Amino acid sequence: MIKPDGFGRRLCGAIIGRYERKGLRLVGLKMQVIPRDLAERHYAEHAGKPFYEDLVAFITSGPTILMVWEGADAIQVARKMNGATDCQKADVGTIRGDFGLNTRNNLVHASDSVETAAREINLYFDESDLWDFPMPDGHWLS
Ligand code: 3AN
Repeated sequence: MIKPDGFGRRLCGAIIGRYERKGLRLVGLKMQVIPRDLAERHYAEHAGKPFYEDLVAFITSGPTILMVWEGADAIQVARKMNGATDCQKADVGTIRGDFGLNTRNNLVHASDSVETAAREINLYFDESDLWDFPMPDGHWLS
């Protein structure tokens, strides 16, 4: 997910381009202002934490770009590319390390396990939104 700060700072193209150039395959994409009830389901594990209310307010504050990417070890690869949660601690060369300055407005979200990915994809996408399209360069990237 590209969060509202990534959208508002006109970084969608730059961020999508990084995942694409890495060799991941885009399976689904949509733009949505996330309603509060969906945001609460998305961040259920953080309910009750001190930053929870601000987190839900932020994620519902503007358009997000929701994406499904596939590829070899896509979850670990995407999270490495995103960088550490705190943009100031994230390595230079990562999305957060290159484009952000704090923890809440950290530009992107990526699922942290196969189980989480299945749950989060199900929150935002129907089966018919996802495209299993074979890529002609796939043999270079498996
Ligand atoms: P990540 O997105 O790096 O996997 P999580 O899942 O631990 O991080 O946290 C979800 C989101 O909650 C983060 N992306 C960040 O926006 C917010 N968050 C996490 N920890 C803090 C914190 N200590 N203060 C403010 N916001 C936080």
